[in-house]
Amino acid sequence: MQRRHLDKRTIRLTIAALSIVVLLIGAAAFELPRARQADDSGGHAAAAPSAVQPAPAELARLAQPEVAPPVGARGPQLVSFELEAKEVVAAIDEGVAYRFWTFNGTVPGPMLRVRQGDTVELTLKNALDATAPHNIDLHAVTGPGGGAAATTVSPGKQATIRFQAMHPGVYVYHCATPPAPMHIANGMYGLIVVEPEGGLPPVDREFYVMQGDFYLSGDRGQPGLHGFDMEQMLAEDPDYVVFNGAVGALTGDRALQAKTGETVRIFFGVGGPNLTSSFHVIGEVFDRVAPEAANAWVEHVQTTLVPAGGATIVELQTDVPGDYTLVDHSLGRVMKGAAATLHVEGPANPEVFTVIEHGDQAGGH
Ligand SMILES: [Cu+2]
Repeated sequence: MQRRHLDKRTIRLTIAALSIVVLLIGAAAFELPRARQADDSGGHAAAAPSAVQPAPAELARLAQPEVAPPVGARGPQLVSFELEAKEVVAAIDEGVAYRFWTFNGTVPGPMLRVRQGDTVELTLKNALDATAPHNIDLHAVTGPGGGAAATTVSPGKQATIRFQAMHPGVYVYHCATPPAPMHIANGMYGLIVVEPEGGLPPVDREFYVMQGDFYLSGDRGQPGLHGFDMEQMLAEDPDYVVFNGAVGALTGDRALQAKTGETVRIFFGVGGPNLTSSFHVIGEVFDRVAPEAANAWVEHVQTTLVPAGGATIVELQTDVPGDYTLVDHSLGRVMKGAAATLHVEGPANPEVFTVIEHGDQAGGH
């Protein structure tokens, strides 16, 4: 009995000590943005919710990142990449400008693609005209901070790390410079694909799509150049939830293109910083999904959950021509921009789908 009491007391003391440690760590984490705000009080005041500057006369969209070519069946080797952190003013919506913080000028940043067992040498440069230090944390790295501490660089400087890509999968990389969620909310994320030995099976089309949530000063849709809104980010109340950096980045003329009968693979990641995605393609079923891009496939999936800071591989065969909309099936977010189009061309396939009598109105999704 005595022993049991002692044990209980020890447990209680341990729990109390652990609670204090957790509280201290928690306090430090919450202190970060506040300290940053205090440092940047001038800048923060300028980016108050009412502050929207005139948009630049020529407001372009960000360029779209390429899908890196498949690795194939080669053996492990040394692969080098160079990324540059750079700030770019571009359209996040029609007439709405935002100062993105990017890797190589795109959101998401470049797709890095290697093979399991490769040694990756990565150089991060920070552009001379950048307004903040930046770094990179790759979730494929096994090492302190995923490389972040070693790669924190001031404007005009650079750093290089080497790491072994030990685990196959698809991994998010992002800037982790404090306050990390601000750097991510400004667009600093991308994917590194680590193919297994022998490579991923060949498919007809591959696409690279990442979801992100954006927090702007002023109102959604208000014309002008918007700043970042820290309070909204902390409240997880984004103005925009978009695929590839802007409303309509992958719709209309910019839609993803495929033909009927093709196998389509989408590398889909979530930069966040805050929201998870219920990733779904309207009018399709994923033939197979590697949830969280893990080393296991499941078949016939309607909607797959992708965490913030996570990624997935989905594959589908296109059977019927038409437009298919990629969404976050938390559908309120579609009204904030979370939609892309997969445009499929080819002959009709009435065995799979046909219209007997059309409704009297256009509509539905
Ligand atoms: Cu950064």
